Amino acid sequence: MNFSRLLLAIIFCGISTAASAEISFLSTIQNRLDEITSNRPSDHIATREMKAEKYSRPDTHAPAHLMGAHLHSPDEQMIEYKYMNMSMSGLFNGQTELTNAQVLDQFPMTMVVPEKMNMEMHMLHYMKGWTDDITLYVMPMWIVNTMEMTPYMDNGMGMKMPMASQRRTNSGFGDLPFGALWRVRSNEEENTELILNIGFSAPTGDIDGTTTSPMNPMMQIEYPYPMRLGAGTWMARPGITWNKYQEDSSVGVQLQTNIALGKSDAGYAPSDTYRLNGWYSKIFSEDKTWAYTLRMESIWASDFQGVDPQLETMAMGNPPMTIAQMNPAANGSFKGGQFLNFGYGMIKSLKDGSRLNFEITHPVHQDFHGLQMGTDWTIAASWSKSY
Ligand SMILES: [Cu+2]
Repeated sequence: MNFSRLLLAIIFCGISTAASAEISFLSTIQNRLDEITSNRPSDHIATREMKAEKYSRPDTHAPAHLMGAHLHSPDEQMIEYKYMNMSMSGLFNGQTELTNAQVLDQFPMTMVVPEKMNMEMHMLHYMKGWTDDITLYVMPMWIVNTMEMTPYMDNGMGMKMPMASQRRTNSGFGDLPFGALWRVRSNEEENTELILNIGFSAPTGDIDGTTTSPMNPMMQIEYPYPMRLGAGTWMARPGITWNKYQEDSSVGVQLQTNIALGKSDAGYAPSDTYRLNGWYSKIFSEDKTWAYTLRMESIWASDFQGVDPQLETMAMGNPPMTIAQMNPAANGSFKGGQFLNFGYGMIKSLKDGSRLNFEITHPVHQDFHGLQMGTDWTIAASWSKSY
């Protein structure tokens, strides 16, 4: 071994010893700081127990219609099946419900009046804690849309006669929401937290499906907008949630958006929506496993941008009319509005760490841009389990 090598080895040893000394010094300092900031060890255990209790509280999950309002710890995952059903009926112009005769009178090109609609969603929600303050989620869904409508025939004397009602169903995978929930602030003393939702949805739902024309059984036409399975474009879904937990109750406020990032290949972008929610949950059973929830929701939905030429510019028949002129559900200028909903729910924590969550909502105010179907009620029911 020559001298320079020996020297190098000595220097290397010196550096590494100094470095390890530095590290142990730092860790000692860190331990001291931990001791000081955590007060007495018994406090630390008490806080941990409080946290464990909080996670089994039924109300750490928001009412069943909402998501993005809770996190999981890094070693925890959650799987949830959620069912949603939205029931619609009647055509509204602004805030007023119209009879079929009024629709035909005020919108004389109308040949098809949609009367009932049902939107069912089967969702699989998977969440995984990544760090203490970041949880990732993905939520594939299967959609079943059903619409009932009455087509009208001109009797040649300027009178429209109703034909037999018809029913159409469109089902398949919907869009794919995914993202990260980031707890940007939490206050252990006041039991509050602020959660950002950095969310998107991928346009996996089909918007080009076709069905038989209610006017002509020989003709295939594209589904009207509300029957389609997706947005047709990438959506940004940023949201923000604030939670506050008390002894046996909690409150939450959430703003959740759904914003089109472009137009679909079909030439349009659906409504951007902004949902502002406030809710109150109360644990009401002795064993603290039952909670009821009360919720109020405001929704603002924008107009569509652009139109689908298949529905709105391609004219057919004699006189030539577009599908949008014949069927208000296919008219892209009849979209958006302001809505106010009330929700009533129940959450139950089960022994195995799973949860049942149910909520029914109904509108107390609906103000549509143009002719649109009104909502009667929606339900959401879910079973979830953290492990
Ligand atoms: Cu979860």
